[in-house]
Amino acid sequence: MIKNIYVGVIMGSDSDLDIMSQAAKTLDEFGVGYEVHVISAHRTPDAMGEYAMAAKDRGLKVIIAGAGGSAHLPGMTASHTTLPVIAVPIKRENHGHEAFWSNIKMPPGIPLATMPENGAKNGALLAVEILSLMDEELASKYNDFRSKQSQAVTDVDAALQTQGWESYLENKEEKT
Ligand code: RP5
Repeated sequence: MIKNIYVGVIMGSDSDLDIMSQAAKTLDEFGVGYEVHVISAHRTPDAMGEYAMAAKDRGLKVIIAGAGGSAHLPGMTASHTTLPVIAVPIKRENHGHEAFWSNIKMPPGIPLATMPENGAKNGALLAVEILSLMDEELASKYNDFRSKQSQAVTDVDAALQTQGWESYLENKEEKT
C-alpha cells in the first residue's frame, strides 16, 4: 500500500539525522507517511525556499524542521509556507542553546512551533495531533497511545506504593 506523504521531516545536515530519525520512527509507529530530506538554510538556500513554497501543493500538511547552530532552517521554512512548521532545535554537548533561542525568537506574524532541544519525538507527536484533526483512525491510535502512557505511570505508582521507594529503586537499578 502506498501511503500519502503528509509530513516533511527536514534537517540542515546529515549530522542531525541521529536526532531527527526519532521523528521518523515515531511517525512510523503511527503509520503516518513522511519524507526525509537534508536541506540547508545556509548551504542550499534556494532549495530550502523551493521546498517550502511547493510543500502545500505537493500535499504535505506539516513540516518538522531540525537544525543546530544558528538554526535558520525552521524559521525560514515557516516564512515560505502557510503550513504548520514544527522546529526541533538540535543541541550537541559542545553547543550552547543558540538553536533553541534562534527558533523561539520568531517575529510576530510567522508562527513556529518550537519543541524542546532534540525533541524530535515530540515534534512527530505534535504532527500526529495536527493530522488527527482530519483523520479519525489516527485520532483513535493517538488516544490509545496517550491512554497506554498514562496507564504506565499509574502502574509505576502502584508498584512504588506496594514495594516502598527503597525496594522499588533497588529493583529498578537491578533491571538496568
Ligand atoms: C546546521 O549546522 C545543521 O543543522 C547542523 O546542526 C549544524 C552543523 O552542520 P554540519 O557542519 O554537521 O553539516 O546548519
